[in-house]
Amino acid sequence: MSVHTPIHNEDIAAVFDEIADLLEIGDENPFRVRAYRNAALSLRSFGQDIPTLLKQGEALPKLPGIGKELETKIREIVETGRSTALDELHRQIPAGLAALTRIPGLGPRRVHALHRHLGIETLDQLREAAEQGRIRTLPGFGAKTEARVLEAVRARLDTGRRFRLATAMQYAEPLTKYLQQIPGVSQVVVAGSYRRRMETVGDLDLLATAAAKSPIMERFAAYGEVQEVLSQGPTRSTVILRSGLQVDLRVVPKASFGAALHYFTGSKAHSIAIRRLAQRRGLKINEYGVFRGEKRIAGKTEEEVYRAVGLPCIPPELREDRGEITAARAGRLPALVELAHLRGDLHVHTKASDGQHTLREMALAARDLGLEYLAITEHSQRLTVARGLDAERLTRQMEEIDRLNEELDGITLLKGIEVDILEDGRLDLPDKVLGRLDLVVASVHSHFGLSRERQTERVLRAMDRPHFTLLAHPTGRLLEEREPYDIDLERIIRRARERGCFLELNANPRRLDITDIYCQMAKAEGVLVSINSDAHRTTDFHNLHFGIGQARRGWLEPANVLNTRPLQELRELLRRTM
Ligand code: DGT
Ligand code: CA
Ligand code: CA
Ligand code: ZN
Repeated sequence: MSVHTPIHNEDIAAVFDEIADLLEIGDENPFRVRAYRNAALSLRSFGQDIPTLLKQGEALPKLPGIGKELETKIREIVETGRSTALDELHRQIPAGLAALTRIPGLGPRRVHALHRHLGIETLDQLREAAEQGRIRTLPGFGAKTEARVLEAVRARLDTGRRFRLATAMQYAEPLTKYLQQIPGVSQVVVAGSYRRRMETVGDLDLLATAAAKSPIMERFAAYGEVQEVLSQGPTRSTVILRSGLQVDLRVVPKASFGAALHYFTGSKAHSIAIRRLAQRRGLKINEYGVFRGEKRIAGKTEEEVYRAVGLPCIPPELREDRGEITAARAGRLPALVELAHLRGDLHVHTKASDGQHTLREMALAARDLGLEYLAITEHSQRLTVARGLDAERLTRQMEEIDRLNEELDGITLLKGIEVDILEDGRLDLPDKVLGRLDLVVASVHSHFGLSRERQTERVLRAMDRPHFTLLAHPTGRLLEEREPYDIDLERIIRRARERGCFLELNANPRRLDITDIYCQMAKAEGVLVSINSDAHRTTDFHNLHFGIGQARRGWLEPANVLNTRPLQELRELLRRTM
């Protein structure tokens, strides 16, 4: 790494996570481990780019969990691109062990045990031990864990790492800007799964148009964050960034830009289906254009390409060959929901539980974004790590909301709670307390390992409680971190329809839960989806942008989304669940 390589919050957080992992693998003091993890969380969720602030000579903002010692480490990383603490740990801990912690079901503690008792240091050794049934014999492991590990290792051995869309965006946006400033470059677009707004991307597919003499390829290879140039040619280059993200750049002629954009946006399945449609019309379609014989009849824009095969332009988020072509032919493409359609947000935390800003700060930030209503939904008492509210503190917050509603114009605060669904399906606060609220958001934060049957029954039972408005992050997945818990969402969606309650599309880019497929299912069943930020700080309202991407992938139109409703209509819908 050179001093000139740009560093972002994510890079520092990744260093801290790695330090925490290595400390834990080395069986170090749990408090030190936790300090690094908390700091990484803090960095990831902070809305501004800390290296930029430091370079402008500003003080390090006050971040939860970051004291003097960690501040020194942050400054070292920003200034030198390195961390001596991490380098030292790398000398002590075998290299393969850290990689093992990324296997679902294996944390650093388990990796420590595997290393200490079975001498496992690599994926291959792990697979072998699992296949031979040696892992189940270790304390804290069992046959089930062993089977899960084996499955995950096999999957890992044949697929690479994917990046969350929001993370990829942190790299894609500055890179795109950098490329746009190179002489002779006129257009730069990110195609591929990124443009389709998939929740994770395997790599970035950049397309550009540039004058013949433009130094675009040399400059691309010389970009500060490039770690390795895999190939470099006049029209196509591939690099790997320091983060591990691979980037393909293709330079295409202007006359082919639309065709190339269409081809490289994919999905592959969609492109193939379009190509078949073209063939039936006696046309040939590829990344250079649409051809009748030798003659190019379209290619400059995507609209042209679609028109040549008799279709209106299909939004990238729908291009998965899941019925969008039939819909386009029938003139029945959905008019997809947009950010501007959202009138409110129904899942937000403040300082009262584990958020960072006050009620007032959150309200004003939401108003600034043009939202008309905001439901305050703190965690409930059970979630002690998040300082969850009991009945008394909730009552005090409700009074505070009344006062703010009196005072503030242009935004209405709704009284809510994010109540824990207990293991047996009861809710974490008494019905008479919940009944005083405008809405009850309920979620699972414990006992992720229940069987499908028990997990589903648990949630169904919660939905049958007298006050249940909305099921938050319905599968509990954390992208690239934690698998969803096993639950029959089809049954949940059907019950939601019968019960008149709602499902959340949690817009936090680590969650994006429910998936596109379940959005479609909810739409088909007539169950409204609420696109919520789950904001813990004012900058988190930006999450809504990712929620919208996912909703569009799920074919949702404004009418399918609960929080596109004007306040009066929303209140009526909420009241029916209470
Ligand atoms: P990713 O990177 O795994 O998140 O997914 P994509 O969709 O970005 O896939 P990628 O990067 O392999 O390729 C980018 C696009 O290029 C893909 O969406 C469609 C197009 N493409 C790639 N390979 C083929 C192919 O063999 N045939 C066709 N028709 N298109 C392809
Ligand atoms: Ca890609
Ligand atoms: Ca690619
Ligand atoms: Zn929440």
